[in-house]
Amino acid sequence: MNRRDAIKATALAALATRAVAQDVPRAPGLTVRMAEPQNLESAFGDLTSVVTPNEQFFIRSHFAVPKVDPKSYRLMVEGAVENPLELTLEDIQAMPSVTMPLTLECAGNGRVFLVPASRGLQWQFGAVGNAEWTGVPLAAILDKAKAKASAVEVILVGADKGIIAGDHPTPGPIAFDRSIAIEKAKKPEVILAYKQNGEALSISHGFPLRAVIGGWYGMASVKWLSRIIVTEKPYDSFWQTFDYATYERRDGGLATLVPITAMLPKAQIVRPLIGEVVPAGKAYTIRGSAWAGEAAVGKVEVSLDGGKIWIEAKLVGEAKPFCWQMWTFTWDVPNAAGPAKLICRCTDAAGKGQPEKRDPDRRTYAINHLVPVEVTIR
Ligand SMILES: Nc1nc2c(c(=O)[nH]1)N[C@H]1C(S)=C(S)[C@@H](COP(=O)(O)O)O[C@H]1N2
Ligand SMILES: [Mo]
Repeated sequence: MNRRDAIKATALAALATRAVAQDVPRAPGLTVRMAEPQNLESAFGDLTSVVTPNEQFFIRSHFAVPKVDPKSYRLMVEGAVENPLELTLEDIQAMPSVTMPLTLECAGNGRVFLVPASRGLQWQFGAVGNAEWTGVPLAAILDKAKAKASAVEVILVGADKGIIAGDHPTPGPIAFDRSIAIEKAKKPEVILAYKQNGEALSISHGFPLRAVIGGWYGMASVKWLSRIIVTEKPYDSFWQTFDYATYERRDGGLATLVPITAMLPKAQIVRPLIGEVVPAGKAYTIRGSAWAGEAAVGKVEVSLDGGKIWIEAKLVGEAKPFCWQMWTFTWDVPNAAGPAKLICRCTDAAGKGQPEKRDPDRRTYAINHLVPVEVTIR
């Protein structure tokens, strides 16, 4: 192949990948944070129901979408198990299914608000979504495989692969993978899903099968799931250490990187948008959503004076763990033109709230400090 042919071949390959990735017509509101691999932010301000429509759901992919043929697809279950499995899609779909609403937030959601600016995708409010996921509990698969009592973690491996460049490039292509503690793996909110909001999973969201780890940040919900490895020691791959880990412990002054797990409590304002013009002297209904990882939302409060006075918002519907809750707040907008600052915060059912300031030990992940929405009254 000469140089020109090589360039042409690369361009064609890129086009082919793109054609695969764009399997679902996307809503016009999605913001492209990266074109390839596909990283699209949902228009959080367009949210009108507790479920995020599939074509509005954010997409976070580290590598090009892998081609998975549903006919030859096999899910391998191996490692510390007495009965290794090789399951077809039909085998999995023949098992008793569950459907549950689970919220997924990317650990980098809100990164654009970090000061000083940091590397990584500059998500605003829209790297979060809520869907009704249908699939089989991971616990049922682990039972079938007879996971050993010595098991400590379950590694979930995606079919996608690539090289992460940068200061410390990975040793060749690596798969996207992530482990979860065996105790979590056996919980009912951990499922292997093949449907999202009643529709077959789309290619971008992990067709034909993905994990959904209810209550945890998105990185654990491995898409295009190809292998499950039960292990007897903690896994420390690239995705557990370089990426998606925070300095959680400072034992005797030593900082230890710990893989991120549960989502921290967070409330976000759906409307008004940052910079929106709000009519003076009228009531405005502030709308938002709030979630608290493995806990249910306890309360949401709003401050109109920069954080001095907090007033409770009205929660809509039932508070459930693993699932966000919508809220509203009636704001009597002053009859005077000028800027206004709206701040919201969530406290979970156990009383855990949001920090006012950013903790740098969290690197560029798990961003839940208070972020004001500045609007203009006119
Ligand atoms: N195989 C695979 N699974 C993956 C990823 C990935 O790049 N590859 N990204 C993870 C991250 S960081 C997030 S936030 C969620 C996003 O899921 P979504 O694209 O369906 O919104 O998928 C997770 N699962
Ligand atoms: Mo993520």
